[in-house]
Amino acid sequence: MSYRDHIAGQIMAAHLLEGELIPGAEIGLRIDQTLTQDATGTLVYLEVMSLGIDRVRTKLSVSYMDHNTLQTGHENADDHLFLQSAAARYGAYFSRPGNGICHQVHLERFGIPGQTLLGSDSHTPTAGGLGMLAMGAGGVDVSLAMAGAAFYMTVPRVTLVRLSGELPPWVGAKDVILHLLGKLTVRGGLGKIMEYGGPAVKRLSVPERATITNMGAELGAWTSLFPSDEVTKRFLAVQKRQESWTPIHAREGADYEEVIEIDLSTLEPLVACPSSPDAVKPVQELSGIKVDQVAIGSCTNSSYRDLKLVAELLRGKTIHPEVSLVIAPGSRQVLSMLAKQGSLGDMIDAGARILEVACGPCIGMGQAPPSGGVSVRTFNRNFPGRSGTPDGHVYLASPQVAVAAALAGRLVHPAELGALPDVADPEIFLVDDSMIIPPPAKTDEITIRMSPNIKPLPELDQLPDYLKLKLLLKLGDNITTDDILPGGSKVLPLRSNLPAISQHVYALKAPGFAEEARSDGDVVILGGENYGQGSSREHAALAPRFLGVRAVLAKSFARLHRANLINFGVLPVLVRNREYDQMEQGDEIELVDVRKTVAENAEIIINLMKKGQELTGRLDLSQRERKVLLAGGRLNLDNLVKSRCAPFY
Ligand code: MIC
Ligand code: SF4
Repeated sequence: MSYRDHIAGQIMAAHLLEGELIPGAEIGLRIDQTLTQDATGTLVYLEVMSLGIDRVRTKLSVSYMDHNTLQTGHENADDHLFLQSAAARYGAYFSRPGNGICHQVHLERFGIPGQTLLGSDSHTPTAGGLGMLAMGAGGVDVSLAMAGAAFYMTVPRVTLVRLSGELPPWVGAKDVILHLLGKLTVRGGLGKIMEYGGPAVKRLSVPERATITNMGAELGAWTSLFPSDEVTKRFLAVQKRQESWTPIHAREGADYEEVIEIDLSTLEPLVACPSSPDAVKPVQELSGIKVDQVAIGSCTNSSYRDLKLVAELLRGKTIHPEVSLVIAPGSRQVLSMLAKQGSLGDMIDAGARILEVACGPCIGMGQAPPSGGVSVRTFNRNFPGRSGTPDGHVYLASPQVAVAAALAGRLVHPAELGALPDVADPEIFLVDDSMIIPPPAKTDEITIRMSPNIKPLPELDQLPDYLKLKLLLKLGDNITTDDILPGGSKVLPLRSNLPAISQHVYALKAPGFAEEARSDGDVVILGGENYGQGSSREHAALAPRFLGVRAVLAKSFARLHRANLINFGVLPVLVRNREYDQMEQGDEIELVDVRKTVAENAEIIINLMKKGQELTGRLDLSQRERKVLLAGGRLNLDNLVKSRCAPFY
């Protein structure tokens, strides 16, 4: 079996800088494009500054303003000025607030089949809908890729999801990925790339493919991708980017580790119930649940086709008197086309509240549902508290199901809406890039605007040889980065201010954690399986580190969060059920000979001081990761990195 026969392997082989393409081995990949957004981007650009490069060394880097668009104080506006000046200074494109959600705009305007994309956002795999190898990463990794360094990753196993049959009416791309989530769970994609193939692929448009690859992030997969075919070619042509197209297909007889068959004609409209994207049930089974709010948008389901269908379904009707319907289009292109065609008017007339083109309610930036209320959202995450209402009940569904709920006031099968309108992609998309500022030719005289909200990166000390740690928090499985560090309109504006944001660590799940951690000296957290699932936000590793968290013990880690912990010098230690059961909140833990152990050993002794017990944890780390941990984090190695940062282009 050759790793180079499937699409993922072909792209990796063409970008391989270090290592061998053997599943489980560590490789270094060349990154063609990067994307950042405003909530993670401020740290990324501070990191770029600390690397001392003169100009980005990728083929293309784009800085998007889409998360922090609510301006309840000066912070977000300050951050945008910083990011605009930093993009110009380092030669990146700047997508202004109002231009759209990074993933949607990247798909429309920048993604290129066969290239690699690294983004400081976990839904970067959206561009996999175009046949791009697109991955989310922590900001440090993205800043290093911008500096021309390799991106290090463990070679994933590749699963083929073979699609056959035809989607029945009222069933959409969202139902395909919800079906997979129900089947595989939020851990089903760990260590894998999900590659789509089979006879039904040609019947899915690029935005439909992107809905599926977008939510591959919820499976925990490295990324997801589709072939680049005639459908891709047409999509790029209507975006006036035909020159970006190249075909890319799996080779005949490509051997996959695992094959999952989905006959699309057997699917029905599905819903992910509170509060996990894998708690999936047919909408039919939930029929009758009263709905208070419906939110349509996010990088998952806010393409032209999605919203045109929503407008057609709403035309001439009025939403239920007890439902608040909000719609946030994914990009300015989408909004502008809907406006010019009169579809926006159809939405407004039906009673929809039209929101800014941005992430908005998906990241808790407004539109929190009423207390105890039910919100049906076309988004990708319904983690507890993410909506801004701690006891809100968030259901994830397709735009079809969402509109049906908005009109009926309860969850219903969308077939109750009558005939399904026929929505086709237009012959040509409206292309206007005037809200994307290209980098200037000469960048070295540009001054970066360090506004008052931007606090410098902290100095992190090296890994000590002896650690006495208080176990401050024992948690269950599937802890999310939203649990560790919530989003929302109060916390997001603090993304550039580490001392301030660190006060919100575990604010919802364990109020008081920040104060205790600060007063307790060095601390450790114990988690279950899949610790840190969700976002790429490196603040969820850096802010706890700032409070004194030196190690996290867990049964398993989500890969993005694990990489972020290592990048900031926090030790990720694996424990089995037995050790997990023996440790309690409040235990005092001693780690001795830490430097030598981390440098050389596969195991580390966890000494429970008061109980006089010795447990064993596993250090599943590459040599490179060991070096980073010993240095106290990736940026402490930056001199070493700088010397290796040869420009590729
Ligand atoms: C999210 O969907 O949780 C976010 C907000 O887009 C994050 C990034 C962040 O925390 O800034 C993500 O998915 O990586
Ligand atoms: Fe924005 Fe939501 Fe997509 Fe994250 S998941 S990028 S918050 S729209």
